[in-house]
Amino acid sequence: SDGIYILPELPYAYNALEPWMDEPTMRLHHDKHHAGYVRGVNKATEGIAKALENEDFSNVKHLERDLAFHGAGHILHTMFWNNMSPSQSNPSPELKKYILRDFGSFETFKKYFKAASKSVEASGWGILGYQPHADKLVVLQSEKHQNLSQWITYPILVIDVWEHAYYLKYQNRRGDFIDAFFNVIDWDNVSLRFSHMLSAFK
Ligand code: MN3
Repeated sequence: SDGIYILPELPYAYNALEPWMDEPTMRLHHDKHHAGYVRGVNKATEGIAKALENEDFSNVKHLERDLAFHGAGHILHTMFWNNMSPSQSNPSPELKKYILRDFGSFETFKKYFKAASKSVEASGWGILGYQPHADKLVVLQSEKHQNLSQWITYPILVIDVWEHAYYLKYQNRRGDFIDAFFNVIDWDNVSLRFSHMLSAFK
């Protein structure tokens, strides 16, 4: 499809993961469902470009929702396909070390990951993640991936817009608080985070 996000080919044949992942499901999941997310995130991205051009943000809530929903879907599915392979392999010594340290044993990790993934309410994802703040592996449930926005997008600039962040000074004027924030952003810090993430993920 046209746009900056592109549906990746599966890294193996549609039937390569048989019998565990059946070919009809893989075809439907990749060619229809994942393709739908790619179309959606491109459409939202175009909508945002248009809004920027016209400086018209009246539809921003809808655009942001679509950007998060379809963007997260695209990114997670891309990772999901690449997280699977027809050939057997093992965690690297480094990853193994973290799994043993953070979950006790590989078997316990498996039980935990399965239980967490199984009990995600309705649609969602089970996720093993690296938590750099604690240098630790964590297992997470994502009930609605749009609520978690675009996974693997590492934040480089954040603003807390819960009322507790501004109410004493700005009362209900959140916009004034956000204006004020732009006077105190440490762009050196933001730029440093950005360059770290570029070198980490490129
Ligand atoms: Mn899916």
